[in-house]
Amino acid sequence: MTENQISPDLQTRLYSNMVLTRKFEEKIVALSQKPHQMPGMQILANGQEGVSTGMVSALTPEDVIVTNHRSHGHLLARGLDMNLLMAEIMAKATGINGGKAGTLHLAAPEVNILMTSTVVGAGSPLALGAAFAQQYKQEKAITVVFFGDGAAAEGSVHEAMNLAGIWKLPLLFVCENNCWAGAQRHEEHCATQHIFERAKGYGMPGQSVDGNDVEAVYSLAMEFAEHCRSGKGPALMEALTYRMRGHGEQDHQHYVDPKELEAWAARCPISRYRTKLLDRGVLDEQKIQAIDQDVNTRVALAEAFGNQSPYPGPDTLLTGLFVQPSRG
Ligand SMILES: Cc1ncc(C[n+]2csc(CCOP(=O)(O)OP(=O)(O)O)c2C)c(N)n1
Ligand SMILES: [Mg+2]
Repeated sequence: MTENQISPDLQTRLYSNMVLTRKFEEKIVALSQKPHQMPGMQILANGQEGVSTGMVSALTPEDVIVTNHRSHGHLLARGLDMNLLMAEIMAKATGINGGKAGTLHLAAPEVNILMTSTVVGAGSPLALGAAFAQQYKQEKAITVVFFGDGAAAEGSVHEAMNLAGIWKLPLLFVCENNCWAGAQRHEEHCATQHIFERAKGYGMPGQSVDGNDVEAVYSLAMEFAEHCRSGKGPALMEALTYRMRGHGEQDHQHYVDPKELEAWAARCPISRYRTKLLDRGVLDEQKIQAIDQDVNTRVALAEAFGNQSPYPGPDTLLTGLFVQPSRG
């Protein structure tokens, strides 16, 4: 797919969504540096916005997403209400899960995001189940599972790929290879340079893509989503990108070569795309400013909404723990 097939309107939306994700997470950074604003660990995907935006924008609202601990970009690209997301991360009662899941365990079935799992590699077998159900019920929808390069080594991911290949399930595996798994470099935890090559062993197509090029991600996402949707079975996309911050906000990346960070900063998916859209005449300085302002307002409103919301009361301690089995 070329730029000509991605309408100017969609190009603008891809850009705006990446800005939205970046600014939302920058707000979380700022809040987590203040006392008592952000409980628990904050895990951000600064630098990876091209993957979340490009991939999720290629899906239909019926498609199911299973994501992991680095999930804000996936949730926002899917259109999850930013106020509800911010309140959840702040552990407030108005959050999408009543403030009881926080950033790492939330679920948004309202927008077909079954769950985020911080158990590395746990998403793939669950996504397999969702894709099995879609095939069984002869639905048109597909399932997409996001996981990291570290997770790619988990047995659960290999088993899910194998079963998806055997049963030809409509399951798109998306590996966000951000060069790190915690403090381990890719080559310290992975025997091969490219994870997409594993696809061959499970009878599915696999390809890598520049994850910092949102249009390249979108184009491959469209192609692979169509493959899965048309009954040909699963596919594996490996999006090559970089984790620009520490594993979590408590991690100051002492083990990262600053030159490497600088080199990847120069490949920032947002500034690269902004330059491209300015060159194409899709955006101008005025439009860029308007997008910035709109996003700043939405993020400020979400912060205020979270701040004004109460914490969940003791009466909610035992609610939402189990699914009530349907009777009759
Ligand atoms: C089963 C399991 N093992 C270990 C951990 C601890 N852990 C949390 S995130 C992480 C690194 C995951 O790396 P990757 O899959 O590349 O995702 P990234 O954090 O880079 O997005 C580890 C080891 C965990 N949460 N679950
Ligand atoms: Mg990683």
